[in-house]
Amino acid sequence: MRRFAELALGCLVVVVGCSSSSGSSPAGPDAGPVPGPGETCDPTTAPSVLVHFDPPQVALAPGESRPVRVIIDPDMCAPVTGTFTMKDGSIASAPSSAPFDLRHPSFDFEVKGEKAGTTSLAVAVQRPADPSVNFAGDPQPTSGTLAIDVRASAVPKCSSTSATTTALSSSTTTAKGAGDVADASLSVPAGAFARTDELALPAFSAGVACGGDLTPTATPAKLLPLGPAVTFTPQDPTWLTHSLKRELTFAIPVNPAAMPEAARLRHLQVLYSGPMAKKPRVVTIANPHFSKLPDGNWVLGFESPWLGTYQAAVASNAGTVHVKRHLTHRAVLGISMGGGGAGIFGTRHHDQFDMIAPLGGNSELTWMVWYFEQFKFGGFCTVSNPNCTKYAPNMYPLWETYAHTEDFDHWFFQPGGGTGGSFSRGDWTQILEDFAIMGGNPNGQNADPAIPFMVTGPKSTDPFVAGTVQGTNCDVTIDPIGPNDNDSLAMQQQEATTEMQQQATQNNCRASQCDPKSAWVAKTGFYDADYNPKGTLPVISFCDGAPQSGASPYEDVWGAGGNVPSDLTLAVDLNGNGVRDLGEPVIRQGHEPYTDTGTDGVADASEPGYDATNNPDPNGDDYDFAINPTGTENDHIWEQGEPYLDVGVDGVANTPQQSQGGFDVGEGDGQFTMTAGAQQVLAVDPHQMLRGHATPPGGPLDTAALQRFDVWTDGGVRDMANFAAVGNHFIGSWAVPRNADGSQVKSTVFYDNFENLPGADPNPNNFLAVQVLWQDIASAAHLRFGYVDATPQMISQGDGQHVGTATQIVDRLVTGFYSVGSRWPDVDRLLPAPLATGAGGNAETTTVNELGTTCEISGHCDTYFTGPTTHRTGPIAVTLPPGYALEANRKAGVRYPVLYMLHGYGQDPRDLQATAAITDNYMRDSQKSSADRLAKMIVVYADGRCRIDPTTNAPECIRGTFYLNEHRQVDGHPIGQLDDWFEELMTYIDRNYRTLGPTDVDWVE
Ligand SMILES: [Ca+2]
Ligand SMILES: [Ca+2]
Ligand SMILES: [Ca+2]
Ligand SMILES: [Ca+2]
Repeated sequence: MRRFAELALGCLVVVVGCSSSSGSSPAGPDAGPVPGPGETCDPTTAPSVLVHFDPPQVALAPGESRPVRVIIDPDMCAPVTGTFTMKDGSIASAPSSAPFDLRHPSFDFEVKGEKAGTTSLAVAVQRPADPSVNFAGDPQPTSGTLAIDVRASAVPKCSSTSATTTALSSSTTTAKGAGDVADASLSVPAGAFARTDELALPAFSAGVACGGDLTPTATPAKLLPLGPAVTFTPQDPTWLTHSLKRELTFAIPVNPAAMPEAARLRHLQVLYSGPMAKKPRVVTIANPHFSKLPDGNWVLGFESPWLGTYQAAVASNAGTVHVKRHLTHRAVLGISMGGGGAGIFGTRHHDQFDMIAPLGGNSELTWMVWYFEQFKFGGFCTVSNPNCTKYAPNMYPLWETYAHTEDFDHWFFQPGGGTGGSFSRGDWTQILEDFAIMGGNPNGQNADPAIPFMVTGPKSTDPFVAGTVQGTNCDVTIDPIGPNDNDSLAMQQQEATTEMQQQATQNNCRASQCDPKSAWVAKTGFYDADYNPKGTLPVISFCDGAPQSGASPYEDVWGAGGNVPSDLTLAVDLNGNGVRDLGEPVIRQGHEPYTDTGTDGVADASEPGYDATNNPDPNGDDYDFAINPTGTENDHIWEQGEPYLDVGVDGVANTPQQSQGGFDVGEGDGQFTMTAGAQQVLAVDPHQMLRGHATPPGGPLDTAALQRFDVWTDGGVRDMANFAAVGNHFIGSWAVPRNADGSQVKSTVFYDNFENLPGADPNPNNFLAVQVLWQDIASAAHLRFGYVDATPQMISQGDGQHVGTATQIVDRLVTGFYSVGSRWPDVDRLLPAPLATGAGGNAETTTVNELGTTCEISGHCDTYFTGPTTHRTGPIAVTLPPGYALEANRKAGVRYPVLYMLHGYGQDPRDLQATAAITDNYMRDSQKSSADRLAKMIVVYADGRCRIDPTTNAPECIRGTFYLNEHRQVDGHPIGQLDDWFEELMTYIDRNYRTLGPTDVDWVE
């Protein structure tokens, strides 16, 4: 349990909130606050002062006021008065000066509009000399500028009927409006016309015209319009019935001066209507930003893959809803498999976290399981439709953004390893098996309790599973774990020996399992509705992972001779030669056949009033992550009311059940049947939790729970695991919980690349996470990194891939850290005294901690942690924030929040510790003030590698645990209980480190 009694210490670390009685005592009436124990300030470390405004520009009406914050960097060691100068005081007014000192790096004030016009407010700051440190003072004042646009709050309307039509092609990429919507536009990236794959667009004509005001009939009701509705019409009306595969760029007229006084960009709501949204509603769009055009008017710019009618709006109470937010001072961030861990573990235990930050991971499983069934394991014509249309792997008709298609024989594989990250077929086969071991097999149900992760059919004693190595059970072989260089030399020698043994075991096992003589064969009687409805064809096991042989980006082409057992699926041996050949279908048996009609039980074409073009979804239940996330038709999952065939997961009626010696389960039981593994996967799926279909251990994700729980996620547009698309559906699920008036409990937004974040420099090479205006970002946000139309050179450098380019991975991490820090307004951001031996009793010292004193002094701990109940042992690493070990901070009981970091597949906690250089650097940045410095946090790197279970001596899994509780038992013992172990670890960290307990803070929604 956390130590709630120590809440009383909260004020010691509440830098801003307690500043009026700050812990440091003033040295004199003019000197201002001085650094407290463990803190330092030296004007010579930052040669120049920087001033910036948040927001950087304001538009407001005469007589109205808007709150603005001015922030200076670095810390002011001596008090300084900032001098405001309004260029034209008849247009707007503001205070004449701002006081800054060590405890006040920012100043909140109001700009008041006086009369229509544009002006600007400059602030000048000049630091005085400080002879004690040989600082001569700033030779010149530094200034910053706030752009101010005072204009009547009247909202632009549209009454002109003059519509335009523009032929768009590689030479004309923008369609402009006319008349009242002359500022509206639709742009297509030129690259869309220059390519031929699924991300290409043909030349087309687009119309721009006035739309009717959406606000009177929209959900939620009573939104204030910020401008007119504008209709964007494609030449081909069927384009309005589905999402495009890439986004287009829209601009619609707005008047930002019509925003309520305290409203920020995060309160913007974009309304949409079209044939697929007959009832106008708020939708999730990308890259929202207000821009002032050369003609002096404003537009809202954004990206969306949907053509139709758009309008900008805002709630009248935006920015005025104050709540007490309960902060736990914990967050979890992960990458890849760790991103999935952050999404799943964080959502399951949402009561223990303020924010989760899955960076490119399997944080949404509903869509992923469907995608794998349809594409990763698909691409074959069924027996009932032998002449089906065959698609090239990059040409499937999957109408959504950032999902690249593939099929079983052509897996996506972009070149550009290293920073790009890429997995071979063998890696993928092993990863899928690990996920099935830890999370459940969504593709089949094995009757043998020893191997529930395997496809239906083989038994644990069969050579394909057990292998034929004397004295070795090959069903799960651990990937060799190398020596831990933090261990003693003797231990490392032992570990190296173990590694060699593990490698030999895995090699021998795989060789024996993949020997054709070991293949599991059902000569007849293995039914499958798609590929073997009469059960007359042989169904066989096979191995995958032969070296890839295709052409980029579908290089991962199937080849014979792989050495990784494919445990999630079997093949239909059409030519009866006993081995799988290219083109032979693989079995998918995760659930009974169903029609994804939605809970109304009728598919679109049977809904009353259906018209393929003008009324394609009469009942309004068609799912889309951006425009209808609550829809249940085509939402990739069976729901109550949807028609299904009670014929068992093989899809064929009257076939023998497993209880009768057959292979089917669930036939005739009067209910929709999914495999046990599929049910286990959905039980931990954040999407299902957010829909209210799965209840997490942290309690229901109701309004109260969600108000204190945020998410930042990302994914590459070229990620081989489709993590940009996974993030789309994940954030879509955050849009599902609704208030009584139909408004979203959580605001949602997408971004494309870092330069589109509010406040960011438009040049991506100049991106600095510290400049991001978190006040302008919705509470559930997804950043898709990488450029859709990247050049081959950019792709070879990793652009948009699993990890990203060298720049992208750093930007991803730093943005993740700052997003977490933005939820912790009340934690220590003071500049710590230097780590070297400090003066005045401020030296680093040891603290009582069983991890050892060296660890505390270096701020970096590597150790093993054994869970008291799970008995699982795994390595962990802890990075303490700068200043943690300073005697002054220890004596004062200064406490810190905790960020848990989860590594990716095949890694271990040490592999992420290079990020400590980033966090440490930003937490001790003397060029910043405490307003812009990264919140000091303890970073704990948790273990997600598969280990040997101490009770049974069995491997938990092969290489990655996905941070889940395994369902398999070995000799009656549960093993691989990673979710439980993670909880034990959090308790352990709270007991052994000065972690900051919960507080309640004022929060504006
Ligand atoms: Ca329906
Ligand atoms: Ca429908
Ligand atoms: Ca459904
Ligand atoms: Ca059934």
